[in-house]
Amino acid sequence: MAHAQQEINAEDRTPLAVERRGRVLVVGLNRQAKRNAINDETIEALDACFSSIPSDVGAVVIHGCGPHFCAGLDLSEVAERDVSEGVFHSRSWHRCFEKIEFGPVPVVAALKGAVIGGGLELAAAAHVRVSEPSAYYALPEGQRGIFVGGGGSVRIPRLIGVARMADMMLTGRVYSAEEGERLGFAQYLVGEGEGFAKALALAETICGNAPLTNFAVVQALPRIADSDPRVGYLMESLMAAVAQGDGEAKARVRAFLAKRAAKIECPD
Ligand code: 1HE
Repeated sequence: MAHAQQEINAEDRTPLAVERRGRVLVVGLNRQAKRNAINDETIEALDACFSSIPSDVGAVVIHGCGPHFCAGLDLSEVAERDVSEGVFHSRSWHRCFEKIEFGPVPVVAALKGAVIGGGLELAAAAHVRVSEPSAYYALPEGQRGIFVGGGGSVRIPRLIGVARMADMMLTGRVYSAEEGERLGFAQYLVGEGEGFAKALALAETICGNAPLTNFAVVQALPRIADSDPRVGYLMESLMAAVAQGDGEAKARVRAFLAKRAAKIECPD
């Protein structure tokens, strides 16, 4: 199914291939000929897409059409920009990726092939990342004479730490899918060709959560983790009380106590 979709998308020229799968919005980077490198048109399309998530969407899956997730910034546009244009360009990525990280619903990224530079920055803005064995992670900004500009210096150290990110940028080190899962680039590593289906299944699971819990995870958790612990503990109490006070939470807890809800299963 996913492959059929990807072949159809290869035919059109829009930078994003967007479709609905029930309550999940599927957003595909759709510049296969350029390995899904992100140009200005792609950022504008992503920004518009994440600015207008329909209210009945419960989660988003972002993926790359074809064999690669994303080769990063479209380098053909770099040469055209002067310094001030470069600053505004980077800020346009920040605005766009903020809408992904702090949007109305959780975002699951399906990673395969190249997850490079700005592609890794985009993946880092998602909440859950699923990778296939073909995925590899690189930050070749050092080789290209540039710097991350899509929020990578804030988000990527949260996943792997400053020292590993510095090493990637200074030495051109490339991490494999297995290493990436171990280090924290991706929370899941699945078989080849299984990433999209797994991401979709996780997104469907997320859609089944109470909306206020999803809201709290997207909006409150990262802010609490970033704040002074004294502020964080208070924010946590407030968020917990808000979520718990909602009718949805009460109904779910009652269902468990009445033995009508699923138990937590021990993994195999
Ligand atoms: C591109 C880009 C791109 C491919 N910008 N055009 N990103 C990089 O430094 C990664 C550069 N790309 C690569 O290293 C390779 O292209 C790949 C490993 C991703 C894929 O290799 P391959 O052999 O499958 O494809 P290819 O033949 O290298 O590329 C196919 C076409 O895509 C080719 O164009 P064509 O017109 O000759 O067919 C490539 O030029 C084009 N292409 N990647 C422009 N990135 C907000 S700041 C973020 C800073 C960064 O992201 S730095 C990292 C940039």
